[in-house]
Amino acid sequence: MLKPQNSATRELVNLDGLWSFAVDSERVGFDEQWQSQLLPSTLEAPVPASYNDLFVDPRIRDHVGWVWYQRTVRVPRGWDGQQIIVRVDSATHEGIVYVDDVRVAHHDTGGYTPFEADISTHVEPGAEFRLTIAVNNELSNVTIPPGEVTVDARGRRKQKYYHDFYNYAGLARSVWLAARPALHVSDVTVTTGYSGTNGAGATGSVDVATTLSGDGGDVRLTLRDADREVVARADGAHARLTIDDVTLWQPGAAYLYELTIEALDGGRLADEYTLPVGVRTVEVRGAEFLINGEPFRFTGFGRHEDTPVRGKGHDNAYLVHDFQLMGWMGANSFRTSHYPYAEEVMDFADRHGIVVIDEVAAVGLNLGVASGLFGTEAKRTFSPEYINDETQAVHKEHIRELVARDKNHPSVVMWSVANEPGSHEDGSREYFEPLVELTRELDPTRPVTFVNMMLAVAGQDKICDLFDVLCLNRYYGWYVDTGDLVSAEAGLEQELSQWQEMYGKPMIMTEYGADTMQGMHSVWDTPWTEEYQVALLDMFHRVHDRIPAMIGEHVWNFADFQTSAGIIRVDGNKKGVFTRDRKPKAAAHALRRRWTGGTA
Ligand code: GCB
Repeated sequence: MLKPQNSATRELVNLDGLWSFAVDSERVGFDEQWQSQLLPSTLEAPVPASYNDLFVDPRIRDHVGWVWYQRTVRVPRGWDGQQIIVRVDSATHEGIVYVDDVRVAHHDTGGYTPFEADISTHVEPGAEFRLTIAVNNELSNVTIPPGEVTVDARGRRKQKYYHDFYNYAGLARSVWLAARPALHVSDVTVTTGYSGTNGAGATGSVDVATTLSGDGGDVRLTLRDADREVVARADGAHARLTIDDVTLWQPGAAYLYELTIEALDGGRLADEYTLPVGVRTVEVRGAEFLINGEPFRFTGFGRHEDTPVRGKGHDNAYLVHDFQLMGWMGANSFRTSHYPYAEEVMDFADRHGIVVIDEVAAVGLNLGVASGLFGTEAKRTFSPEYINDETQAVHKEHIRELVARDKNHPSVVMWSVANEPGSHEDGSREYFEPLVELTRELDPTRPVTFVNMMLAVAGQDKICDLFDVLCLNRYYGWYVDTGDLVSAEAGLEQELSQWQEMYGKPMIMTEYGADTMQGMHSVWDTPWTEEYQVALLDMFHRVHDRIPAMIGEHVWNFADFQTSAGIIRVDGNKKGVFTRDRKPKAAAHALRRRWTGGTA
């Protein structure tokens, strides 16, 4: 789905701001048709933001079910004859959109991908309408991520889930009103390459596949360089543009061309859509990960969209600041753990040469870890009662939506189809094989991975051979060998050597770290201190440097983040190298020294 934009033929109105807000605690909103009236509440909530931490009432924070957002929108006068669209960048985890009394969209494939509705027949240019969006935060065994709603002895509904971040919900990203012509560019896929060597003199290629909204209509393509000089033109929905002396998109040195796609109706301009294009290649060869034919080493983080008060609400100030901090440390990449991030983040990564491993929201497909975390009895993960065929169908839809949204980002170099599933369990292979096939079918140009966890060590894991890159999360020195970095180092090295020998594939440490309270100190190896976090990361780095197949390290986590309550969490997960308000712990300085080559 193409992101809406302003162009010569399109217009865009941002609907962010304070919306009227109601929590449907009694579960009556649909019966009482709240969409057809002013919401029965005096609350207001900002969009974009998760609603959970805004209010002091714990019943709002802990609410399980639907909340309602509402505002009035005026359609611009000049939009006669246009297709008028409401676009919701995300509704976590399920959203229903109403225009006045009419339901126009329902999105139930997760809280991190966009959806839209054509509302042309329900609104009038120049007139106002009531826009209502109902949002549900419930997770079940057939949602991604999965969870379970229980009812306690007092009749309170509770959301259980098997992942380690707070179940923030609401409209955490922007909402838009957009106008586009009836005949418009509805999709485009670019595939880039180059011949010759990475460096001066190579000839770049941009293969473009365009879909128009209806039959008829011709397509004209124009590619401009960063100085806006035209470098290539072609006609046709499917065409190759070639660029003499191409400037490649490189990690740390982004270069974007601008592709303009014009839809022509009898020679007349019907629609114009512009897409930034970075020319680069990605390839896995042996135990190497090549970007533009050069071995790439990942340095950076697993992150979260998580800030105080806003929860998962997108915020451009944090976006800029977080990338500043990552650059300061010499981080060249990150993983969108554990769900697709806001499109603004992906666009920013494109413009600034930051490499991204793009992950679907498939986290918690693992009852083994859940039983450890929550002290429950371990059940079979892949079974009719839990992760079943229906879950798999939903998971496929999540992959489709992610690839559809992010396929044209040069920053995205690999898809991750899950974080820490029970890949040692029976049924995992049958579950994942079709997902990998689907991902490769949707995008034959990028490697595919999943993130393996410590219960599924080499020899136990049943799915690693299906993937191009081995991404490992390991907590030696933290969850195992706590406080004993000598044993931890031996255990880690032994395990990584075994993976290297068994698979010969490139390996990335996608999580390693230690919970650390800012300001706690010790002269000994004392968990939770700033010194211990540094010592643990140093230990991992020594081992990484001894294993040739290790081509990357992503520390867990960039910053402290909120989780559900638990005795192993202190107001959230404290494995950040920054606090939640982005103050550096000692580890941030240590990483800066390692990743900037000791020069900093
Ligand atoms: C993991 C998970 C991550 C957790 C982390 C931890 O393996 O992938 O979501 O937050 O461990 O800190 O326990």
